[in-house]
Amino acid sequence: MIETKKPIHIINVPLDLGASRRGTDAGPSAFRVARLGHAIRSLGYSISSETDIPVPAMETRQSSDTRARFKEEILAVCTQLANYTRDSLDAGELPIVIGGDHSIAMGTVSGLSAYLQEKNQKLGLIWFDAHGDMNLPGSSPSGNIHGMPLAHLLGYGDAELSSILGAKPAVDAGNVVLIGIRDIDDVEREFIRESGVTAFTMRDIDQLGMPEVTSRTLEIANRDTAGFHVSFDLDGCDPDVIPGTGTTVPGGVSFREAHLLLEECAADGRMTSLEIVELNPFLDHANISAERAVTLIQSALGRSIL
Ligand SMILES: [Mn+2]
Repeated sequence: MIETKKPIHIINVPLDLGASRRGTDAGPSAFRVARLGHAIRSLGYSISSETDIPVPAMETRQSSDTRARFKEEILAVCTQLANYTRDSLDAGELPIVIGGDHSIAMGTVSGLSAYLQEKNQKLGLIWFDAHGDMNLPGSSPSGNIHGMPLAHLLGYGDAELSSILGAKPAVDAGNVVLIGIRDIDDVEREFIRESGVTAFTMRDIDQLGMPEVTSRTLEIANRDTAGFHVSFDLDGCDPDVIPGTGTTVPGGVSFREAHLLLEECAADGRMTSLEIVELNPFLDHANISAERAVTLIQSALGRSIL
């Protein structure tokens, strides 16, 4: 259990410019309908504030950059978001960022790291995902930025996206763990291997079991860091668990495995922040994915069965 309960700052980022499939912009609304605020307060936490970051609509924009679609708009949103996560840590809060597509992680993590780097501290990063999110503007098959955030946080790719608030690289590869991956682009594969990040594929989870994967993950994310951020892409879960997301891949993490990972993150006590991304309510069945995601957030905040 987390001993001292930091005030929670909910930061909503209804961004869908990073994906080609529309709908993640409605993510924060679905979480409200699923009563996220109530679920957090029921665990004894206070919510110090809730921020809605304004995001431009795709209909009024045109992106000329086919290598990184809507880069300028995404950079502006991520820079705003980074200021909020930095200030939130400075205020002693635990920020929970609600997406939005996974592009927003460049803002979330850069802000957290900018705060820590000023004190000569480092951030560990747990990246739960079906995909590697390590594409680069030149090599991405789609140009969709939600397939690129981790590469930029490691300091690669576009010069501006990789240095938000001056945090470059935002994280050291030696403190980054990918969990749940099972759909990797060919150009990404070698990059992941050479980058120095640790990746636990679905095969690793099958062979080692989630308890062992979790304990190795926490060891890596905590090594010489001030704590760790959890960037939780709902597509890491099996589509039977989370149907409401745009890039489903069969053979994913089970509901209980996902809960266990997050329960252990809470028990560890060093989680600085959490983000949940890629919920697409238009692909969901009666908001079940949002409701399940709310219970996952509760596990990350220390909810236990007994
Ligand atoms: Mn992702």
